[in-house]
Amino acid sequence: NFSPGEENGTIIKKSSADEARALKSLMDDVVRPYVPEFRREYTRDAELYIEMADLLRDFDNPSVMDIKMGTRTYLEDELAKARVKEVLRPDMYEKMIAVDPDEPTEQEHAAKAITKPRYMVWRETLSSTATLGFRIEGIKMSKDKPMKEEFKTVRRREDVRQHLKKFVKKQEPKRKILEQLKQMRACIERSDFFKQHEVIGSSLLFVYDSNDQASVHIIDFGKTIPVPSGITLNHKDEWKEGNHEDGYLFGLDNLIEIWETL
Ligand code: 4IP
Ligand code: ADP
Ligand code: MN
Repeated sequence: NFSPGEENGTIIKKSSADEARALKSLMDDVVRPYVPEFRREYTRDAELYIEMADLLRDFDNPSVMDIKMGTRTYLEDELAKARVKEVLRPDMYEKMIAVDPDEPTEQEHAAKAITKPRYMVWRETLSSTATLGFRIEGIKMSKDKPMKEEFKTVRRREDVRQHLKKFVKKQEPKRKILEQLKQMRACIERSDFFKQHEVIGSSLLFVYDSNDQASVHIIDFGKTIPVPSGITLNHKDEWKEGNHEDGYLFGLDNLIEIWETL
């Protein structure tokens, strides 16, 4: 889905109208410093591409971590659609039994397929998403090849903490990241964009290197969509279908709390 951009220090992502709209509108919001800079968009073979700043460009052989934010990882919209017409997903059944062959019901085993909301909710409760409002999706340490370690079942607060601790051991990048997380939280609390958008499946991208450079940015707006008019989100209230809350700030608060104990 990614390729190097035309300009130096940019990347191109095969994207969607929702993501392009979100990223562009974030360029006029207070959280802009924490979002990769939007450069341009274009369509080729009926696919939309966006070019944005490469968040790794200023780093020397960086270590990178992707943390998926929020207590919910599918859109209210997807739930509504699933109710109108149930779509059974054999691929999601396969991904489920690869982790836990006993999880599917008898009926699901017979169909060898499950619905997307079923799969997504299971992933949320298997990981720390449901309880902490964020989960580790992936870590790539500078010296390693693309990581193989599986984070799908990392759920307990203490286990999450141990993985974060292993990701960054040095004091200086750890301190810089904490500082940025706190400033980011303050910006999100004031953000008009966040008040008006359900932010689902978005990640924080953590980057640092041996020169003690460090940064955190908000990425992946493929499932970030405006809420219906009249609704304002605080990203902290519990989700009840129809309120569109996503638990984003609930998760960020937990992440900061844990980061402070590293
Ligand atoms: C994936 O599950 C991720 O949740 C994807 O989100 C999601 O894409 C996929 O849904 C789902 O199968 P695993 O991580 O367990 O493999 P992301 O791309 O943010 O990682 P969506 O389209 O919901 O963003 P499908 O429907 O694309 O398969
Ligand atoms: P997808 O929608 O396919 O899940 P993401 O936007 O989440 O794609 O990006 C996937 C991965 O690509 C991230 O975990 C990160 O490592 C990398 N990535 C995404 N955006 C950037 C960026 N602007 N600069 C550098 N790396 C990025
Ligand atoms: Mn993603």
